[in-house]
Amino acid sequence: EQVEQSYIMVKPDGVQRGLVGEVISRFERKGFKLTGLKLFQCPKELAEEHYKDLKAKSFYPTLIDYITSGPVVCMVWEGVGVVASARKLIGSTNPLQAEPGTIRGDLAVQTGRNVIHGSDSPENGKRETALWFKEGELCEWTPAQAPWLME
Ligand code: YYY
Ligand code: MG
Repeated sequence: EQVEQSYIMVKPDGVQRGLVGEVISRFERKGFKLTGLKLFQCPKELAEEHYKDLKAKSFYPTLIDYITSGPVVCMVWEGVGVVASARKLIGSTNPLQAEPGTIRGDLAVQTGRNVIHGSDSPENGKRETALWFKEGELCEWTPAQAPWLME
């Protein structure tokens, strides 16, 4: 099985609401490996590049305003199957439809304030990691718990 990277981001509402620790904690407890982490004020051009596939959507301008409205917490989590698993931990795009137990299901009520981003494919995991992080900002390391997580 292939080790993947997922670009995970606590959006400005999550930062303003003090949910950064809660979100990081869920990924840590699951057992994925953190390889990148920073608090960051996203410039408009980067937000537009990140969400370029949604450019034609009616909500695109408000989405860009929202993502650039305050600091975000950018993360890269690594592991086998991390991309799909992170999407499950995050829950549906509309928090009212997200299952209880998921981040959006437990912590949010509206699509336009849904706390967190997660890459939707391994390819986008790589693309978004390269977009948000410079090479020297990522850390390759072996967590002490590694042999206790996977045989
Ligand atoms: O990947 P995910 O974040 O679950 O949803 P996307 O369809 O990629 O949309 C990205 C982002 O856009 C979503 O998290 C909120 C916003 N958005 C919106 O404001 N209104 C919609 N109807 C759909 C998405
Ligand atoms: Mg998406």
